[in-house]
Amino acid sequence: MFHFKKRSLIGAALVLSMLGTAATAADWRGWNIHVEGYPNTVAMDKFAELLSEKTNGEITLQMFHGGTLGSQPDAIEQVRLGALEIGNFNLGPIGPIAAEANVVSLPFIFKDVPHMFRVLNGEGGAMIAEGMAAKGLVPLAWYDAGARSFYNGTKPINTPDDVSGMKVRVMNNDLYSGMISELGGNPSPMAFAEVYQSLKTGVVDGAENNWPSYESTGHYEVAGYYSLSQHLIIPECVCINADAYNALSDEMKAAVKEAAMESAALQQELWAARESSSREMVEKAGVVTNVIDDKGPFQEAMVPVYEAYLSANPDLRPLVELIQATE
Ligand code: GTR
Repeated sequence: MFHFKKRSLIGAALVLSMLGTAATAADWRGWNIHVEGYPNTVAMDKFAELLSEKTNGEITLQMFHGGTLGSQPDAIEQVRLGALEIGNFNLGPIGPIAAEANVVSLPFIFKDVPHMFRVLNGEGGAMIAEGMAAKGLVPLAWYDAGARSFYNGTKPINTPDDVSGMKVRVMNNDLYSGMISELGGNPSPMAFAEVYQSLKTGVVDGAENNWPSYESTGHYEVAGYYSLSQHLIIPECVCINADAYNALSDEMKAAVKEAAMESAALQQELWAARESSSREMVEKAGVVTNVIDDKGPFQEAMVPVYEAYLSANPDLRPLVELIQATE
């Protein structure tokens, strides 16, 4: 009898401890827009693997690639609301939500990718991260997305005049629409998944993106002139829903952050290789690339875009100046 009682007590304790585990364990879901084999896809899978390793299985993450859970603006909302916990987001479509993050969408604000990372790893990055966290998105680590350049199906672009009259797809962000308008073109904000068909059927004449996305989406097949304007250098984040993150113990937070940072190191390494291999691949397929000798006229045309941003966010002038003053 005594034995039986003792056993049932042990049994109850076991059940309780299992319940305890169930209450703290988390099964997260994550969004990514890219296809298999893309640097971000590989790195987000690595993040999921590291996450369960570093949290001893307390946190698991199921990644949904290829944008299967919706468009990027929708997924950003889902992570903000907690319907999803994790997303690999481009800061472009985050800009309309968090003004600090929108600073990276000012054309030509970064000199090059290393400059962008110097800013992100300093005070500027902290301000951007804080602005995002206040809107429900905590960036755990930064991914590289290279530089974006214009492409279209009719001619090389060398001057703003060449953009004049062109219908150009942009991501959802008024700064990008302003950018195209200031060059004399017609901006067409559109989801990433719709761009291929729109280029093919002439709904738009051109678009803009980095080498790996230009290649992985097949846009190069339907828009074979790639002009190295490099007008936008936009970072990406491994972002987490703020409530999910804030509910974690310090130890767990550190493990999650570490997993994201390690995945970012892998992403950046894979990115460098993919930028060259994508360029090589599309050029072999017949893409005509041109260097733009003088980017000055493009940069000068962006003055009203900066003015619009600063007049809507006068308190962010120091952030813009900080970035511009960062060596
Ligand atoms: C890619 C980026 C995606 C998405 C896409 C787009 O370079 O990695 O997150 O922003 O561009 O143009 O919509």
